[in-house]
Amino acid sequence: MSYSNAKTAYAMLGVDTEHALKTLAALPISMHCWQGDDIHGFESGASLDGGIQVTGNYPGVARTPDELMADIDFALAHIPGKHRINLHANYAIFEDGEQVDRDAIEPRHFKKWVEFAKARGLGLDFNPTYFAHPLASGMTLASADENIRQFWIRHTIACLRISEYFARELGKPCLMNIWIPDGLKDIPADRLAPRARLADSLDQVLAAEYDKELVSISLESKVFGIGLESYTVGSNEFYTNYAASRGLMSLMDNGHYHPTESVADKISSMLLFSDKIALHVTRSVRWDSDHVVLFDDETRGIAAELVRCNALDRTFLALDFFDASINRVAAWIIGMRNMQKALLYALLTPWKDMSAMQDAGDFTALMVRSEELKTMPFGEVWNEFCRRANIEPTEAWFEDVRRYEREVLSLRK
Ligand code: RNT
Ligand code: ZN
Repeated sequence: MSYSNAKTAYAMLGVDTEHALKTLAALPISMHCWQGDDIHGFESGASLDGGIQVTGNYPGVARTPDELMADIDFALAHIPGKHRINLHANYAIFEDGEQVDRDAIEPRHFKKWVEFAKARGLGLDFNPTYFAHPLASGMTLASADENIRQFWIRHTIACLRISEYFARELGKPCLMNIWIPDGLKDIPADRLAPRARLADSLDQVLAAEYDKELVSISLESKVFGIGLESYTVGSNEFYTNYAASRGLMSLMDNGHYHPTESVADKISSMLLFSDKIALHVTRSVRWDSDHVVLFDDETRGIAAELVRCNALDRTFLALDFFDASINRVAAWIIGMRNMQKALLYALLTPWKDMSAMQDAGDFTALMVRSEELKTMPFGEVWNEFCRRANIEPTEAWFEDVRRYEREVLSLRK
């Protein structure tokens, strides 16, 4: 079947494939730099902690800014559309032997990233880094040690300045997302005080002021981390309330809830009470394992919600996974393309008609239509989307990755 046949088939269900293709082409996704190097970053020293873990030892990990940028370039050349790159503060690039602690990083330490993004027309998003650091062995923004807490407040404010710099230089707003690992392995004696300190720390950060046209702040909650099983200071309730009361955004990571909770279900509630929402799309297998995003029910469910709530332009959409057990560049390409496939699948669904069936109580018709859609020629529309962006639609892209692995990645010893 050709694209034009697929177009006709969808039109018979009331779906405009051209509109879907145009909408998807205009939609940037923030691609996380940390899939390329197992969240190492470019500081010397501390190994990964904070209750998150990368597993696997696939050869070819990026070790330098140049290698990471080359790998990002390679990945983007196999992903249709114009996107954004999501950086972490530990990806500062120090030159001439300079080493600066996290509370003293400046925009100039990210100049190379700005040049990289500018040359490619990409936007940049940012994350302060509250893990893999000697002062992050206990709590950070919720620390009972005032010196440690102030260190992380200074870090967060430094990151605000860097986020403003990104937005100003690139002419595209920057999302700065705050996730802290603060929590406890065993039963707390006091759940309140750390949360009160976190609220106070964030208030101190906000008192430093920032240009709200340039930077949006989101707060990412979590249910638990490895070694932090009993208590998470930045819980869902904490951030949902804090964000609402301060005019900030909540960020939902679908690996950060109890396994039967659905982020897709949460989206509409958040949209009714916030102008904008932010998401980390990931795949959690039994825990917040951050497996590569697939074209699966969960991802399709999230995409469906964004489309039928008409919320694509109210959502900061980012991916968050880190798998070191497979080719890391392929992991990026697979995850990004799957997110786009899920969005396209949602855009090719006649939601108006289906909502009308729900309102009319005609659940039989709704089931018939939902099932019919599953065998529609979706692949033809996806192929057309890629062709129009001059990107290989089929798995033939993987041949290129194999070659890159032979010629570039395998030489990294
Ligand atoms: C951790 C959070 C957070 C991190 C990144 C590296 O559980 O999901 O978003 O994955 O900041
Ligand atoms: Zn996340």
